[in-house]
Amino acid sequence: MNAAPTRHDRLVALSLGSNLGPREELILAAIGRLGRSGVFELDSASSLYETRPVGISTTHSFINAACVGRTSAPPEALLDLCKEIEREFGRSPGSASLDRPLDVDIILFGDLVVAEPDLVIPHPRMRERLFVLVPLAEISPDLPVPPDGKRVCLLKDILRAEQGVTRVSSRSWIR
Ligand code: PH2
Ligand code: MG
Ligand code: MG
Repeated sequence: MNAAPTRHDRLVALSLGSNLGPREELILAAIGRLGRSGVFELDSASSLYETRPVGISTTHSFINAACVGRTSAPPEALLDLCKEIEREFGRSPGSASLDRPLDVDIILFGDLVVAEPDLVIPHPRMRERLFVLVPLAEISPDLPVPPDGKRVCLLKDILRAEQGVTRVSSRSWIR
């Protein structure tokens, strides 16, 4: 007989962003809401980061954060949950490129690769976005990213280097 499946068995990374309203409160409340959903079991959440808008034309800066947890639901069900929470927090559906009180994006879903019209995992722009990689590297630096398995902290360092910021010494010299 098969062993009973573990309740939450896929490691999931989410990115959260807000550039409208009480941004910090919204992000913290959304992380709490995700953790109580019964669909996503929260393991850890990053600090909050103030970030400049990337790729959208707005003067409203963002608060971004990342969280990591587990789910046994399929990715489509997790996407539905993210969209439902965005709506609960005041986001109008279909406003992808507008200022928003809350955006919750699936970044990683275990080692799964998904390429559906409405769902692409890993998130297709995660490697270009420090506002995703910096918070995620704070809580899960060693998480491998499909399809090449590069770790989150390496992707962050690669992007930093592309943007002219390269670490040349670790903190180990501090005694
Ligand atoms: N989200 C976007 C586009 N640009 N820029 C920042 N700084 N933070 C975001 O969350 C963000 C963005 C699309 O969802
Ligand atoms: Mg987004
Ligand atoms: Mg989104």
